[in-house]
Amino acid sequence: KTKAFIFDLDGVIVDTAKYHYLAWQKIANQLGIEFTPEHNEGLKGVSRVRSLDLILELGKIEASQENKDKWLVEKNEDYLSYLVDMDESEILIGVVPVLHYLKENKQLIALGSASKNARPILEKTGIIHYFDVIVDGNDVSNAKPDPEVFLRAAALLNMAPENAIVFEDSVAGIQAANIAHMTSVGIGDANILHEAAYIFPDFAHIETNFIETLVNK
Ligand code: G16
Ligand code: MG
Repeated sequence: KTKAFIFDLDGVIVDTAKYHYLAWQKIANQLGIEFTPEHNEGLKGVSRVRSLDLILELGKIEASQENKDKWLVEKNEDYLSYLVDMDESEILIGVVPVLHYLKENKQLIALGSASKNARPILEKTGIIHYFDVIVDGNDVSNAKPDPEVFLRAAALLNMAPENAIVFEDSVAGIQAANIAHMTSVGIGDANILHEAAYIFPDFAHIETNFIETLVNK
């Protein structure tokens, strides 16, 4: 059997959240807003534009569109500066063996990310060749928990949503997968991701017989 396996990027394949944090913190500090790692948790899987709005809300700051656009560019330039030295060592534990196993077993692989920087990240980490389809923040207009990004990926692979499996680290992403009638697999904390059909702390805990079960479901 063939299934579509859709991977989120940040928090699933690589931990780019730490770089998003540094870049947002710089903007927040300029504006006199205290921005903590806890605040950053709430920005996981959230689009760039929405992230800035949430930070401004946090600081109770009303800004012109012109200023917002300026900060969005600044944030992204700073974020990109952290990605310059990125290589395969940044791929999270257990991801490559799972990608390899899926490829060997003729399964379809997609990326479903909110990031507009997804392609360069997959290139720099040397895993872009695994992906049959890449749907990212440049391709969709509705953010997770809207299922658009995952539905688009499945459609491009000619697979029914019921035959798609989504790996996600964010609550909004799990909800998006569930709304799309896909099988949701949470990567991270079971207390946070309890809406997922299955939860693992990381890919090193996913065994090939679990993948086989998903393929044959
Ligand atoms: C990622 C991150 C978010 C980030 C978003 C947009 O989503 O989790 O924190 O704001 O992408 O990224 P960019 O500024 O690069 O367009 P995902 O869906 O990969 O977890
Ligand atoms: Mg994520």
